[in-house]
Amino acid sequence: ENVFNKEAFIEDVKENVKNLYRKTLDEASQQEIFQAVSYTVKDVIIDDWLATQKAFDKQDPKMVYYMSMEFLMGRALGNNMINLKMYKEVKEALEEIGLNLDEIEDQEPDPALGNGGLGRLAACFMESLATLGYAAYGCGIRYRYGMFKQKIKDGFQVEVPDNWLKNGYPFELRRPEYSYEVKFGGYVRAEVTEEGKTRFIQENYQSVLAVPYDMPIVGYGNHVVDTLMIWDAEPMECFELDSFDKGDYHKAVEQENLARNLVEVLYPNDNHIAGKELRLKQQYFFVSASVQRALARYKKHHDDIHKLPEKVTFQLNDTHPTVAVAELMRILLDEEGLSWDEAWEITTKTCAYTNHTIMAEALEKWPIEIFSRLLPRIYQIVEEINRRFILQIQAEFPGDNGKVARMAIVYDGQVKMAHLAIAAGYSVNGVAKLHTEILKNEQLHDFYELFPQKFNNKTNGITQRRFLMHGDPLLADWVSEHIGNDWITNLAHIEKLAIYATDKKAQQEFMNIKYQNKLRLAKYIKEHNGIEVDPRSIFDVQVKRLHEYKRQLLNILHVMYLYNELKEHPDMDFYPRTFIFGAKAAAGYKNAKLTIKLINNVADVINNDRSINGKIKVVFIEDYRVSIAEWIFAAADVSEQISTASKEASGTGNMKFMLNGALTLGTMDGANVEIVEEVGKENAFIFGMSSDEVIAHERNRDYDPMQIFNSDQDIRKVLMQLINGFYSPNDPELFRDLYNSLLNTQCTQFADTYFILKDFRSYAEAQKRVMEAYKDEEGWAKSAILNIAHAGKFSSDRTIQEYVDDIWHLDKITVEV
Ligand code: 26Q
Repeated sequence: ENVFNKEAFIEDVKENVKNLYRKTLDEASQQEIFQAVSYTVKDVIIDDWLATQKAFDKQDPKMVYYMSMEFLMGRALGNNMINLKMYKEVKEALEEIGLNLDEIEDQEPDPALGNGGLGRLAACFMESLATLGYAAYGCGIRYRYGMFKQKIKDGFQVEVPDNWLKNGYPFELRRPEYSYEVKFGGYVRAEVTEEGKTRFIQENYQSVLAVPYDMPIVGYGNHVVDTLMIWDAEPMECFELDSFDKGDYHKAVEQENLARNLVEVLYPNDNHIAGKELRLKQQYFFVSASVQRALARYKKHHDDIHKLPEKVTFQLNDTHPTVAVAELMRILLDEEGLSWDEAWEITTKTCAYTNHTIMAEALEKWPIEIFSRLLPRIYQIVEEINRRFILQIQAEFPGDNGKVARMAIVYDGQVKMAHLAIAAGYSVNGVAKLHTEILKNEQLHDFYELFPQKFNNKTNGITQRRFLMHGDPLLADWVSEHIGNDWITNLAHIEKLAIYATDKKAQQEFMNIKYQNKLRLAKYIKEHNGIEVDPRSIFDVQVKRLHEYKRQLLNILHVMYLYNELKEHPDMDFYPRTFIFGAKAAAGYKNAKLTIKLINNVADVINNDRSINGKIKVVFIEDYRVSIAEWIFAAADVSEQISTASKEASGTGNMKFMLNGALTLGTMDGANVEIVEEVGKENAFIFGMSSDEVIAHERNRDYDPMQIFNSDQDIRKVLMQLINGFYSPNDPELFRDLYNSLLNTQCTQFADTYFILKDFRSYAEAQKRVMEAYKDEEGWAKSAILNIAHAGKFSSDRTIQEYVDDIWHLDKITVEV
């Protein structure tokens, strides 16, 4: 065990400031000090990282390659120090020389190589894999620009590029010795070899060089350091053009441009497809490089390629990396010289698929034209997979042409990625119980009938190291004082907290910690929004990507309603409320952006109305991201999880709030169902239609929001305020599209797709229950503590252990130091 040595650490920091910047500590900027501290921490990590690689080589464990277009890592410095068990010591050491660790951590850019839930899940999974001692590689893209920075100008969202690498990122390591060539375009030539076999050769292609950067994923207190490998694209140095292309200057330039464009930017769409060719290039680029590296590593240690599934598994994070199936087939067929049956046998034991959405607009399909032009050999292989798959469907369901139409991989001029992933994967999982049931019974029912054994559920989870220890240190210490430290690596132990739920002293201590966290956030809001919020008010929070199905519109319409009530009945019973929003909208998503503007305009009117004595405040937090999220969860009283039932596959923010002692106000959707199952519905506020009711209305098309509009005067008043200039006097038409989305007068069938008006009353009633409950401080504290105590299930450690037990079958490794 290495014991922390304060003096040595500080000396190392000074050395790094000197070597990096030719400065002494007192001359260095905070950013320079951040870099120096990070390099010092990296020095510690490096030894464990090396030792982990040695352990891999010696113990030869089966490993998972977690393939994901997104890794929403968040800042690394703080969490690395926590997992190295040196956080408090470093904090003290720095304090002694007059430095503030919070300020230093705040210098780190948020590596935001992801949009939202799916990317953050990948990050939590990597951390849990390392903490549980499994051998894992995360495979992704080193986007030059991550998720855009959001500025709010005059209430509107403005997107600003996120140049996260501009100061250099201290935790990455370039590994040019593991570079691979990735080929695009051209055509396929068939050639008959001397042994009479047909070989397929891609010709006249463009290529790029994939260069990996490794980032350490530090396990908690176990010296295991896994690796996130993210790929950069560089032009091939001395690319070999086909003989008749020699000296083709045009092509050489094209090839350089391809490399330049490829990894330039993360597509900022969440749960929505951008059918852009460049996106498919990005997918094949990182998948091909990752599969090549995985096979090279395997072949270094093993000589029988048939046994690949014993040592390697590829987990596909949604359909985005599904070309991995065909790329693995290609390498096995064309480079290893295996027969189709041998290659298929290996591939279908190596790839597994996770589905994250039932939203139709998020199902990935590629036009054949694009797919086959960009990836000619891959397309041939997909076609052959499809041909054989259709034979299988026909054998299983003779005469049922509907099945073929619904299930084919290539159909209607499109390549359907989910169908490919299910046909080739040995496992198909949803991300919450309800979601998996909906997949089996509705969306993927045909596939479930064909492959029932492939389907399984893996309810999502979050890492308590980041979202409690780092984000909420006061609460983390308080938990440990009461029940010890076991919860850090086994969150099930947090259940021991339940006996304190009715303990008056514990309740007060908890409420006081929550208050401190609310003060911390209130100060941030004052600094960033110029709004004074009362830390004694109820902090009611909805933070997540902006999407119509997540229903931020329902939330703000209810705020408008409450405000009308307060104006009409100034003396009504009311507990002060702070409504906090944070959300980025995809750059091209009109209604989402308009909802942000509405929230900001409502905030302006209400926050400046003296007549309501500050009873309602509305805050829109600019540039919602992982780092500020940690503070927001810590400060929340109420967690808004109000998606239309059946639409939110799981949600993971809901779990972060729960772990921080916020009460859920939500629908029976995604993992909310399991949250309520754990904590009891008396400790949450549940409202709205069930997923069955929603699905029935969708099937019968019998929902008419106009009836509600005509019969409910409060709702009518709120909706009229969208189009009478109440919140936009200078442009009364500004919110017309939102109004139309709810009532669309021409075609009722498509109005209010997400049942906002339908659920409104039930939501308002639930909100009333929230207020009544909060007035009873002891009752509230009890419920909050019970939420924390019953959050054990929602650790990503539990989720990962289930993936290991049911899908991956990995071996644990141990690292000696
Ligand atoms: C696809 C093609 C082109 C461009 C973008 C995309 C794209 C990008 C991101 C499609 C979907 C996403 C992200 C989906 C996502 O975040 N889903 C969420 O996954 C979480 C983790 O499982 C769940 O908790 C959420 O319920 C689910 O919405």
